[in-house]
Amino acid sequence: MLTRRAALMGAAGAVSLPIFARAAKAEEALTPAAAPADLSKLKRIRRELVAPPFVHEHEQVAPGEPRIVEFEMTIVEKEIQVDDGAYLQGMTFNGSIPGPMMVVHQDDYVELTLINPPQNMLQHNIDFHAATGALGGGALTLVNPGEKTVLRFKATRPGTFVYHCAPGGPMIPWHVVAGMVGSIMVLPRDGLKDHEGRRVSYDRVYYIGENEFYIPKDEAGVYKRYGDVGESYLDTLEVMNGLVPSHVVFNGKVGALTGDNALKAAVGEKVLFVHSQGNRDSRPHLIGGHGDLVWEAGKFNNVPDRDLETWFIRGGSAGAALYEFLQPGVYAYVNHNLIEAVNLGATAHVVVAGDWNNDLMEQVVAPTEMTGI
Ligand SMILES: [Cu+2]
Repeated sequence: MLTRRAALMGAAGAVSLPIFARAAKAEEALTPAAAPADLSKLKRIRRELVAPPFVHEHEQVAPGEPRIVEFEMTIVEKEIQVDDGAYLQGMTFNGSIPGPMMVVHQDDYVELTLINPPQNMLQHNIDFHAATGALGGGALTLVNPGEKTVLRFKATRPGTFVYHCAPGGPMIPWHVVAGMVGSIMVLPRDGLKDHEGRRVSYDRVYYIGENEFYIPKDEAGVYKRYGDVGESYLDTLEVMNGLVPSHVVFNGKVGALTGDNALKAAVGEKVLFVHSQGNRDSRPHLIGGHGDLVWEAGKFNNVPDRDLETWFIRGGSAGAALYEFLQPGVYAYVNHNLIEAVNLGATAHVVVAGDWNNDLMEQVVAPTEMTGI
């Protein structure tokens, strides 16, 4: 499919210029004139990324001086079954939707090796909202199939931030709604603080990436399936431009975080939920629970809100909510646009173990038929 690939890559390049001025040669860096940064004294640590909703091993309080934290991600274009009979020609960071969450501390350096394997069809890159300059790194990381690149940036601002692919022009929204969004959490060096500046920690962290998909249907209303990502482009573009998603899901497909895949916790545990949306607003709500401390915009230098029922995630951002579970049971964590939660897929479950507290809630009279009415 060389012609389609060439056409798609040509379209991306034509629209993206001049903001994406590519190097003449892949090995030629685009920042050669700057004085070299001497980071030779910094320790390096390599983190192996894991697929969401899980997060790689990390310390909540930085163990010492700032470090260079190395990550590696491979871009994978692949078909993903989103629901019964609905298949997405997906584009992914490391094979998952959303891409893996990275965790570093403020003033650490993130050093990412980004690989675009030769079997892919398209150019890709990465724009870190946590980074400063060069389109968040997007201008320095555009890789063709068969290329890799290494980007280093200093994580100067604490918070949860999205990263996403942004290869230029109409490729940008398409790659994002095809799945190329993830997040990074930059923790304050001395950890998270509550509204009064007291240190707080979490027992578990879950990363919930919300994505909306625009899967085309045929004349009979049946979802269309495509041979490769390029073949899906024009039909998908038409659905995208109507702004009516076919699916709104957590972690890449309907049911990714329910049933056997439900999140787990226990009474007395504090769970940090990081929620990202790369393209569209959302409003997470934990049915039967709350957000004890919520950094709605995800930025830890701001005082967290308390006791929230629902919080708002701006499209193109990641927020964080800390909650201590007080009752056992199955909690639904939803996008409280309930049409999107129930009919389009944006529901997760948290199964919480522990003992019930009748002081907080008790069924005083079970539903009973009324007589004499
Ligand atoms: Cu991409």
